[in-house]
Amino acid sequence: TFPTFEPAYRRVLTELRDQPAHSTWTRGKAAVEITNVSFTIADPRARTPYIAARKANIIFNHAEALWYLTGRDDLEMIAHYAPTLRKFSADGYTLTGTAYGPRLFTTGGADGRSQFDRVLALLRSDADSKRAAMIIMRPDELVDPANPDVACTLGLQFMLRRDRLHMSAYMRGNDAVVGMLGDIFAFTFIQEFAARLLGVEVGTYSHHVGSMHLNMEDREKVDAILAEPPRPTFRPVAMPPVTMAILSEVAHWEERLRANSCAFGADDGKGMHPYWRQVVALFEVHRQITQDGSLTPEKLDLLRPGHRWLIEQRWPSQQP
Ligand code: 5HM
Repeated sequence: TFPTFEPAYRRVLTELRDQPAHSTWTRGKAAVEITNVSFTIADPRARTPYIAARKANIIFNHAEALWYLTGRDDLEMIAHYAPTLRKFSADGYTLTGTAYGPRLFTTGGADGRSQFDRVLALLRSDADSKRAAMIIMRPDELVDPANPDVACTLGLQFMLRRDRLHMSAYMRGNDAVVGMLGDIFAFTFIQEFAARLLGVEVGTYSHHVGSMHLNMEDREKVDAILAEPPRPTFRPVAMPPVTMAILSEVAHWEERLRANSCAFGADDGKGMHPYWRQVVALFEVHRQITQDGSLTPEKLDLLRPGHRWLIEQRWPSQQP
């Protein structure tokens, strides 16, 4: 068990670099691997490592969480924040395996509900349930051997114990440098969102991975990450109580900012809780970086210090 994600991230990267169990070569990539890796994070809100050399994209992290929670599978939204995802799309418009949103949040099936709706309803009626599991990878994903995008996550499970909502994620494979950072951000965000919907405290987050690996192409980045001493970190901010409606409101802003059809300023979105205004402010910062090419001090002032620090590390030459 680790108090926050950052020491877990450093520990996994250190072990993979210094004591890997296997060397693998599959689908054109050389990697080192440790099998059957599990760890727990005591405070899943502390989901962001503050490591300059990682150059994490905190805007993409929020976009991906929103993309999942709103049940989307389109490249149009997600590739706007991470263009490299285009190469995983078989049809040029959608993602299949990587798009966990439709599998978790799209309503349908015999009862017209999503997996997420069902497990939340279950926990409301049977708090101690062991059945609150949502399945992601599908049996038919290996039918086409050339499928470029097979889900890496097998499933997510909630366990509500003593009014705290714990989550376990089960993954067949996880890229420790890039994939794990995004996956743990998104899964713990979904966990906190679910806890807020249920009106309970956030519990622990546990990550279980069959093949934890480090691709050889990322080795130098890992050396740079591990050479950086841990710094005093920024305190995590708690999500306020939510309804599903807040997602539409944030998504509406995201869509317009992505299209560059409006801007978001200090006087906008006053009806929204500061937590969600902060998320919209990140999308505004992205709009400025991509459309205007540089950031203004007024926009950076909208960001809380941790987010601002991450943006400075990722886009140093776009700073005012
Ligand atoms: O050969 P394979 O299908 O496993 O290649 C996909 C790789 O993408 C995974 O092994 C993993 O390294 C990475 N990945 C990840 O870490 C992919 C996804 C998309 O589902 C993810 N995390 N969420």
